[in-house]
Amino acid sequence: MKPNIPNIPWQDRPANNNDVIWRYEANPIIPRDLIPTSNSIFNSAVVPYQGAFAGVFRCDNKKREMNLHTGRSADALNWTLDPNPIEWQCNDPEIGRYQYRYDPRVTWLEDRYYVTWCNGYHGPTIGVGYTYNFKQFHFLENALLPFNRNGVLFPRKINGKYVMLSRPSDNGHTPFGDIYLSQSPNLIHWGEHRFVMGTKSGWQSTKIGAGPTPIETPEGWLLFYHGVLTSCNGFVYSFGAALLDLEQPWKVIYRGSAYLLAPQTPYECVGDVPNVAFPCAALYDQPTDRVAIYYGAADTVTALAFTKTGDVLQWLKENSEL
Ligand code: BMA
Repeated sequence: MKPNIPNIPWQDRPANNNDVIWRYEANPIIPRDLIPTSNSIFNSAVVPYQGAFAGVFRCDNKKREMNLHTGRSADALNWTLDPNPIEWQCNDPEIGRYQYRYDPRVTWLEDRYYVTWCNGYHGPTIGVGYTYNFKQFHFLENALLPFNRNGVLFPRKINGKYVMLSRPSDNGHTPFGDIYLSQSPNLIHWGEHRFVMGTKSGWQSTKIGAGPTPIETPEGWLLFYHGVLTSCNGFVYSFGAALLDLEQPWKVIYRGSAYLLAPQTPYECVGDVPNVAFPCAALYDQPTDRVAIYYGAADTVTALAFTKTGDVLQWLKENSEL
């Protein structure tokens, strides 16, 4: 992702608010019915594009099929989505067939926008594709074997290799899950797998998964990630932060002990899946240090929250438990 976004959406932290991450006051920014066929629009990824913004959105339709749609916005707040799902161009019909697609991430890497998502291929795995223009999309390959979710690319090669975080899982509503890292010379063949971090107590005790594309800071890669707690009423999805080593990103430098945002507003607590805050994208403007985090709320709508990397780093230093 390009680090200079002078038109990044932004709202200052409210005067009476001491949270490290604070919500946009007009949340949710994308309603569930923005396109005629949608049951819900959530867990979606946006990037700066040609002075404005573009993105890939998870739209579950009224048949409750899960698919990806592209969208455009002048201000990253008001979005126009293509009512038709993305048609992926794929050289190999064996893997190109549609089963389901969800939870996209979009990463500017070298010369194009790469998209990773949870791709149905005999169970969930990590699809990798790319676009230059948010009009034509090419499906490259499934990066990893099923079952896996939450595939997130780093925005540049590290030590000459492409790097991806992922979360091996099972075929259902997985009751476990740690974050791993895989490396590749070509974005097709992945190996040299490394353990990054596992579950801990409380808000991140059941499973964790990488969220937006990691943000490069002088001190390390800033990773927002979701953590899941199993309550007597089901899963609760919150998100927090960690800092990963710049050269060996499987090494965790800091890991916040508390969540930074948990489902507490009506649109996060009430919806198709209650109590979910699930981040998939973060815009970052380096000159102002502003970060705008896009997250799905209650598997129903898309919401926005703000922070600054300096504030998160300071908080991580004071609240880290490895
Ligand atoms: C996960 C994924 C996410 C979803 C979450 C809560 O397993 O399916 O897309 O937001 O569950 O339902």
